[in-house]
Amino acid sequence: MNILLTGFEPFGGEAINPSWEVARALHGQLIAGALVQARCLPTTFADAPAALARALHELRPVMAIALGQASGRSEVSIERVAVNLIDARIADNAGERPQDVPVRADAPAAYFSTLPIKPMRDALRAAALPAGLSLSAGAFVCNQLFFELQHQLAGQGVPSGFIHLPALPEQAARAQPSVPSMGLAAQVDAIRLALAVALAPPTVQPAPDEGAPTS
Ligand code: PCA
Repeated sequence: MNILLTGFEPFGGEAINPSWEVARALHGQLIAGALVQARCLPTTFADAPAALARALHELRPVMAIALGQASGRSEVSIERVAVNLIDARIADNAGERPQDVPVRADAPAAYFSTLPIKPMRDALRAAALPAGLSLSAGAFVCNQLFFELQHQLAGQGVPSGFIHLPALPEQAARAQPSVPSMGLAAQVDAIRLALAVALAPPTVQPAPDEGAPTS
């Protein structure tokens, strides 16, 4: 049983990307009986979807989670929805900056995450790891990849979704003005826990009087 965990190569002039640092730190670990298989994706609109397709084909994962960096966010940010829109604010790593085009012309306007996003957020918070839900993965390569992930796995019963990560402290220290950051060890702990909860969500115990007639 494989879990596909993707990260992205550095982009936007950075030398490091927390998403790949976290993914590769978890590569080879067993989580709830499944093996984490990390893959680094190119931060290019042209090549990321095919690289994802190859990884899904090769690994046939039981779950797939993609990670990306979102400088400026202060918490582990569990994305709810991927939109069928590309509107790049900066150039990707191939120098491309597509604007106002769909990810796929023949696909729905949006896909929701199929991960148990609230149990994941709650577990992270309970473990003293700052986490929240996000309603936008942006309109750059991360949103495109998230949309592709949901599209390529649609109807297959494989839970999948996207998590954005804050900058690492060394990135925040160089940014002018500075941005919030989270250390690599905490980010790795957060994603390990998120994977465990996503694979085996805690069962909610019904309250004793739940379902009792109201009259
Ligand atoms: N973050 C970018 C693309 C790659 C990454 O790590 C984004 O949020 O779109």
